[in-house]
Amino acid sequence: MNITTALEALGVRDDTLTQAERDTLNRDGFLPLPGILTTQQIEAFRTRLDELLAAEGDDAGKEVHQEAGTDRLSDLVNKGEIFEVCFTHPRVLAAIAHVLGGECKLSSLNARSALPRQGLQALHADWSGPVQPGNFFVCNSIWLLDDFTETNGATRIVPGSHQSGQSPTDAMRDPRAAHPEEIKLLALAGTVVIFNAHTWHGGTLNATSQPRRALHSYFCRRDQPQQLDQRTYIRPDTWARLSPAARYILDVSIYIVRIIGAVAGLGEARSAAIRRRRTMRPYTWCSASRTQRPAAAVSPLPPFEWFRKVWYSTALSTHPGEYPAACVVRRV
Ligand SMILES: O=C(O)CCC(=O)C(=O)O
Repeated sequence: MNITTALEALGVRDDTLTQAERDTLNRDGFLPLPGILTTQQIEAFRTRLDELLAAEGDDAGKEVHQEAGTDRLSDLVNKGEIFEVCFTHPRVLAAIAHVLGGECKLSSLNARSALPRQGLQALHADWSGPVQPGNFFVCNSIWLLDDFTETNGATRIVPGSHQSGQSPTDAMRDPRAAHPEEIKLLALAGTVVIFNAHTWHGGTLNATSQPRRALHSYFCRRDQPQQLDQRTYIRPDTWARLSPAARYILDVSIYIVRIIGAVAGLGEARSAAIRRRRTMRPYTWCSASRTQRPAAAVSPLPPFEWFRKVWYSTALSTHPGEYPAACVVRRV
């Protein structure tokens, strides 16, 4: 699989975005896509976020970032099947791929709720410095779970600033202050706003008594590190459920040490140690041709019948054509 076949499998076509939409994204650095989520999906997301916030308490968001005045959650890839749409929706992927020149992968999937009377951020880009116009590394999407209004902490953005070759800290004395050209992203819940993450943006003050909720599905070029290393975090049940194309977007297609650890009953500590050492012991890889059937590819057979069964059912046999040159595992 490559990015072209992954995007195709997820329904991205040449005409998934109109030329006018591509032009808007190029010129302004952002593009609102209305009506991506249904009312039922919005409600399901809100409910799930409430559950996660209650369950995670003070740890919420820790995998990536915590921020005073907000409720943040991270690693949503592994916290419910409902979040899958955030990295597989064809319109969203088409826009992200357009900005990143095709070669994209998920960087992280998070939630951010600006709490009442809080939420103001400095204008910033999601990248450490200025880039040459046209050479973009990161692209974000904000999934509105509430209407974004003048007063409830809607994201502000400076149109065209992705082409400026400058960072807000270079150009502004106080990036927390209003910028003369900034606008607020005002739109209905269910809208997804794609923004080239080099475009200057930031949360604004939520002056209402209700939280302003949103998801951030953040992407980067495939040659860049992810904000949350998906290979480290991917859980076996998530991995098993995802399509090959979705795994490719997460960049976890060939990563199964975690799965091995789980099915072999090594426990989290042991599989974490294996991941750290990357030496693949006590299991190691051997590769076999894609045409070989999994059973024939294993030599010698894994020691336990149960292990072999679970292993094949969760990994190889569910997506036989997908396995990286039919990588299989054997005891050493
Ligand atoms: O949630 C928002 O309005 C924007 C958040 C943002 O830009 C960030 O957290 O970096």
